[in-house]
Amino acid sequence: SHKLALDRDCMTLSRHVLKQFQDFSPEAQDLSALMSRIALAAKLIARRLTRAGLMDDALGFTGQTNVQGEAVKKMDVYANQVFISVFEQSGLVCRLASEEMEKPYHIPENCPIGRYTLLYDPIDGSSNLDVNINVGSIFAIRRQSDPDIDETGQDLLQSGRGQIAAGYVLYGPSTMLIYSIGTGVHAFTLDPTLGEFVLSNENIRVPEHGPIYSVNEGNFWQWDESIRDYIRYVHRHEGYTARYGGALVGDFHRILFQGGVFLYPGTVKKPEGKLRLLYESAPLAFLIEQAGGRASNGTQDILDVVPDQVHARTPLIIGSTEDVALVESFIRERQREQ
Ligand code: P6P
Repeated sequence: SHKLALDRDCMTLSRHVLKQFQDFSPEAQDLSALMSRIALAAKLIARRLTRAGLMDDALGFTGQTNVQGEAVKKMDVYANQVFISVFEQSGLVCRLASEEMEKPYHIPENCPIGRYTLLYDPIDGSSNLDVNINVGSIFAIRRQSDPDIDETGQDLLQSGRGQIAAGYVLYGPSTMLIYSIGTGVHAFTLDPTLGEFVLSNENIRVPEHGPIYSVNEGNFWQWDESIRDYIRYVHRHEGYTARYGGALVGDFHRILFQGGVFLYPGTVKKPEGKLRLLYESAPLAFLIEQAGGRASNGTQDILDVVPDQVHARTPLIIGSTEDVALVESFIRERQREQ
């Protein structure tokens, strides 16, 4: 039967990556192996999340604060360590840069120049953890092109155009892994009975326009007037609906599939906004452009922004081309008046 054939021939992640290449070049093999390691990390984190409420030391805070000054959750530490352990054994990655670590973690024994760096946010949306609402992991892979002289990752201060792969894991009712290596955006769903991520959506295209706007309106009076103008517009016009889950990965995933726009603008106190460039906004910007959408900081494409430090923040407007352009038009309108 068709179902039987599908099971037998299910498209796994590593096979799908190889299929993107015409040849079996060293880079194809590398990327296929890298994505398999991401999948292993995702399965280890998904497993702990599923049982967190039944374990003594899985949820809650560690009592530490991270380089961001944010209270660290036990799951943040666990997930960060999972990525290090999984890639330490991979022989592919020589450095990991994470939201949870001040400086990148170096794996000295396999660190010839030209190897790969993994940039990641191990658990994004950790404020959802203790209430069993979806969280995610975000990742990007770059080739290490220059020596990291003082091991602070200064060579990573480049635009997002240098990413060779990017994606995220959504730990939701099902665990999904979405990735791109520059040949479109593809989604895989974890089949727990197989322990494999199986292709569920190939060549995802974000609609040119969508009904959803996703933003934390609690910050309304902290934004620039131009953003308030945009919100007044969508409040007044038919056909818009608000959806905000408090976790970037889930909010982005909804926009990728249904269209619309997610915004985390700067505020008067934090003009750079809250979201990080290198391991949150740039990977998602890579994906949205591959899916036919756009990502902007309000005046510039996210993928063209060059950070001044590894943990640089950026305002983020991301989603359907028409909706991102509409937000930018309100920003330009106000700039003309100044
Ligand atoms: P706020 C989660 O803490 C996070 O980093 C993103 O996942 C999310 O989009 C954002 O912060 C939510 O921030 O200020 O709306 O609670």
